[in-house]
Amino acid sequence: MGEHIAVIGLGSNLGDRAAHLARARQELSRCGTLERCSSIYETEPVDVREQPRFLNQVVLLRTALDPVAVLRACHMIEQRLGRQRLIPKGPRTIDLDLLLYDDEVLTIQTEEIHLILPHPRLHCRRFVLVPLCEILPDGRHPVLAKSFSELLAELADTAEVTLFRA
Ligand code: PH2
Ligand code: MG
Ligand code: MG
Repeated sequence: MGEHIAVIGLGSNLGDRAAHLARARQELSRCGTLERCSSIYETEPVDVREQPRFLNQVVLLRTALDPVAVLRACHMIEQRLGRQRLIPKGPRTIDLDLLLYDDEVLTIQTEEIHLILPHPRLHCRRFVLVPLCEILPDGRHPVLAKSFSELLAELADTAEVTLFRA
């Protein structure tokens, strides 16, 4: 079935947000086994703040794919779900971010692929850390040498994260 664990963040703030997350989970499950899915949270937008509220979720995928193949699969699913890249960090039907892959620490920058693991903003975002702590309560950040719950406790981001569907 695959020996690796990829942690993926899902986000949607256009159209039927919950349906987009559900379709993305269904497509991701074809890349391995979805071992855990967090609750779905409704979250206040960060960075570009003038946009609709997001639904965010974090899932744990057991997979045989390597990190670049997981990233490519995420991009393909985004395209299939009709994502258009109009405004950077702006509204989207679906966003799939590879947050962690085992304890890998790597940077790949080519014309086609931009991949930094762990995801460089993972530890600064409440909309990621709240669902992440839910599914990996004992998880640790591979670079910062702190647990995700410690990072959540120290977090400066005050953007609202509320439970949408458990
Ligand atoms: N994604 C962004 C920018 N801002 N805000 C929230 N709450 N959730 C997101 O997923 C999000 C965001 C860019 O990827
Ligand atoms: Mg994102
Ligand atoms: Mg993204």
